[in-house]
Amino acid sequence: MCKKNRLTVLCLAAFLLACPVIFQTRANSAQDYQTGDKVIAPAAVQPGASTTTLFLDISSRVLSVDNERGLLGLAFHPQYSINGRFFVYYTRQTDGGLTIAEYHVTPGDPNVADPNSEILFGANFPINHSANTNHNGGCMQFGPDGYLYAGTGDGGSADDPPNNGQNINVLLGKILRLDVDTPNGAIHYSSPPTNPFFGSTPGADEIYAYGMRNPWRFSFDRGGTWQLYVGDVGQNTREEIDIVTLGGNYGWRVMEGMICNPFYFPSGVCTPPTGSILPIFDYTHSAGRCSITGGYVYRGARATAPAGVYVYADYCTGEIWQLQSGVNTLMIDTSRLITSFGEDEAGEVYVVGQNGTIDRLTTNPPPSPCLYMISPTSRLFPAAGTEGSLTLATTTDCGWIAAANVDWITFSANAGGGPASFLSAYLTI
Ligand SMILES: [Ca+2]
Ligand SMILES: [Ca+2]
Repeated sequence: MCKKNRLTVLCLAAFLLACPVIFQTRANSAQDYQTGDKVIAPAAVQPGASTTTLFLDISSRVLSVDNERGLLGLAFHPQYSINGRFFVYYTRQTDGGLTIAEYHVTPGDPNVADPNSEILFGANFPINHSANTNHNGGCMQFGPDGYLYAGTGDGGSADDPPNNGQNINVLLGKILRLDVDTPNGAIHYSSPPTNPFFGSTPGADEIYAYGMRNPWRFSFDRGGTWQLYVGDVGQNTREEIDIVTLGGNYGWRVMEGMICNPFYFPSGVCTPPTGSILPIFDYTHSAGRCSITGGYVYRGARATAPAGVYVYADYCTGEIWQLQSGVNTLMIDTSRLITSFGEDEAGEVYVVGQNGTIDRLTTNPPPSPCLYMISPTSRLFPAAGTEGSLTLATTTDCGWIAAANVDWITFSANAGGGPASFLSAYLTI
């Protein structure tokens, strides 16, 4: 049995966010939140932070008049710190078409994007979604393979009337996988040749997996296996968690979670699509539960949750759950309308609330601020310079990660050789 953890949610955002649904981390940089059809970058992710920078405002391009439409996804290129490229997923102004576009940060100003830098993907994008306003998907994440993954909804209404989920010739009800580093002529992406329906194989080249209903939020487990965990929102009976693999069919609209879709199969008997894959877990709409918000596998170093548990929530009840080896345990019951989760560079998990909150999951009481100690703190260097190494120690439950020394160390040196001293940058997360 999983040990039940005492947890609290620590409110981080004192600034007002309008209906946030995204939390993403830029490598070596601050976290970013989507709010309305804008992206903001807090000056620092600290409890009570009150200053923000408007990173990007694409309100004029986005159709967000309906409950499920808007700026829905954001992903930073794995080499963002070098190339400044990032990607957004939104329903476009004219007809709600599912749009993926690239933007660039402003050269020289890491906290402001260039709003005129939009590059549309072309080819099969935007995806036609004019018939209904719901089930737009919207999550985007870069995978361990460097490809951009995007989740699309089934096109809306209820019970997927056109059967888009099972139709491998449309991009609705899918997990897509795109190569954004290899344009295809005027088309701003290409499909990896390893996608299951690539080239002459029947089916759309962009598809990675299918049979989804509305894979609202998904994430990769950074714990070594990089498994893709998808929270696929159900219809009227079951919310499900899938581990999605190349070419997998996750059953919708025939299956809803573990069962035959009651709308089409009121008897409870059906023939699942050949080779279709059941979720690793599903739950019913009992006790007011209504819609899964997929989260992250916890891989932080602060023991906020047991290592390797999948953390997710139900939107209606505010319950945050942990799932491990098929055992589902309530972590904390909140009053939040949880729209999304986020993960920082150290693996800590954040909770995004529709009413404008960003919380960090933490133990109760929260641990003391982390201390980071460098040893040695100074060293003599010859005039020609040389290499050296340092040891960084932390208090027990504090993780750290650094991809560039400028993030965590201050190095004072004397031209011409002599003593140099090292100071660790302030780090309190
Ligand atoms: Ca094909
Ligand atoms: Ca399914």
